[in-house]
Amino acid sequence: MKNSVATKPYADQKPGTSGLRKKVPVFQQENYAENFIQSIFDSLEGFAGKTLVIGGDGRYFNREVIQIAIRMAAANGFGKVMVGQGGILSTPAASNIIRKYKAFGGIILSASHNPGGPNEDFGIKYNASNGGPASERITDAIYERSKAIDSYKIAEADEVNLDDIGETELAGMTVEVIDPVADYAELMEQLFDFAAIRGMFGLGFRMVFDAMSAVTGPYATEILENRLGAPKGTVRNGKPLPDFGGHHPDPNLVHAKELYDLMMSGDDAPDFGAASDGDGDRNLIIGKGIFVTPSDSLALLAANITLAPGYAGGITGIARSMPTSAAADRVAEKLGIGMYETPTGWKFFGNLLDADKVTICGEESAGTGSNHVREKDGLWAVLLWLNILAGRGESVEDIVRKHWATYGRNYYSRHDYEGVETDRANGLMGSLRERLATLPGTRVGDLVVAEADDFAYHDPVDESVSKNQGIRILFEGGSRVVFRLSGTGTSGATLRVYIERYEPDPDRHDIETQTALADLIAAAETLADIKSRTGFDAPTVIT
Ligand code: VG1
Ligand code: CO
Repeated sequence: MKNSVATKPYADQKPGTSGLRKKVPVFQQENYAENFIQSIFDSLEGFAGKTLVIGGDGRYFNREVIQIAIRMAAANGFGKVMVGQGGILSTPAASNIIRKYKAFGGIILSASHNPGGPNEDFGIKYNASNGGPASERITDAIYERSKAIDSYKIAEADEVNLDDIGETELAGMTVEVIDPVADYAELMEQLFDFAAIRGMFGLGFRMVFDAMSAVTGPYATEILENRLGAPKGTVRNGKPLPDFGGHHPDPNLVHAKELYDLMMSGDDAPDFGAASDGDGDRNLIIGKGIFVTPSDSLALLAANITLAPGYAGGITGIARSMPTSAAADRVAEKLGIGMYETPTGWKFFGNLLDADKVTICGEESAGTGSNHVREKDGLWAVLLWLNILAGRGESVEDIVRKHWATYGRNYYSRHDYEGVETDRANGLMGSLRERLATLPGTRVGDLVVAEADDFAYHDPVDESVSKNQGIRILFEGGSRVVFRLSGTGTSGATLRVYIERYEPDPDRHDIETQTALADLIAAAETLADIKSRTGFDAPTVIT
């Protein structure tokens, strides 16, 4: 056993929306990853002899950090580590393993949708015994600890063989290498009507799933092709690569453009297209000729969820992150169930799910999930869509259009400005914040500001308060613009501008999205001086 001295504290910054994310060379500094992991262990109590789950999305540096984490878990007194074969566990699969085997918690290695490789991104986060991301109380404690830490504990031992399933022993601790897919696939079989989906594929239903050379490849191949009978080749880019083939494993219309173009290619296009991100918690849904926004997808899934056997009894409530469109609110209203608006980041859904106040949750950033785990879950959303398509026997487009006709359409778009100088981004937000009280009544073009605030969340379960979660500017008539800074970037700042307009009239449901939102986009520029303050002429990504 070695007590090493921490020469370089890991932290120069608080962990963001989803744990600590940095460039690989930062994580490769001497003692850096070790100090963060020790800060996690030092912030927890009562884990002696208990089980820790470890796994990651397979990106560059995954195996190295897993070896470190296992030896540190042994030295810190855990009784057992469960680790995915090859170091692989998708984020939702890790959440399931923690819950199913009643582990004390888990360490998930991922930078999600950010690119991977020797000079790209890496990340570490801690999940608690409910399977969900650590609460702010714990992440704050980790950060405080990291500022004071001066040593860490690590067992001196040989490398663990991560490639063979089975149990070994390391410095008095059991190490179990598990099949990363089996438990997850079994859970999906319990929730969804696999027979109905299999029947649909049997009748010639055509689907393409783009795993983006990331972690969902093995999961999608096993579930879609092996268990549901989709033809071989349905899963594309199905082999996880440490650099994701040089692409961003981000399932949006920019980085999954090939899939999008295929789905828009006319009558020969497949019936259904889907993709997931680096760590398997996001989903992109595209029907033949129609992209479904994540906000609409949440509403549609909630409205149709009882078609899936695991949810046949109905749902208790819906939660969405604040910037997500209000499409789901209309479904909750019609169903007479609770609707909760939380800050961005999955950790805020945990309490609501644990208290059974909600069954399904979603974010505009392509995240949807339910009480089956405590993370968003990309393949779960894809399978729920398939279950609904099999149950209704209609096309994606028909289902979406009928939904809009019933509830109205929430036109929605997000404009990202990536790599803005941090001071300039803070300046833009600061200036808006200072003017919040003066904005109501302001006329911008044809729009009039009704309300403006900086979103604060009061958790109804533990009564904690999270402030400064994004600036909301609401216009008369219900349209809205939201400004917030990303908490997951690794260089400079990313400004996100979320734009939403509600249109009840079915005759006006065919407008191109950016056109439908043009007056709001112009108002955002006028109110926040985006161009001059960021130095950017246009957003870097529009989704
Ligand atoms: C982004 C998204 C947010 C999501 C987070 C983690 O955060 O906007 O909705 O929860 O990524 O997603 P931010 O702070 O950059 O806006 V991922 O797939 O880590 O797992
Ligand atoms: Co992710």
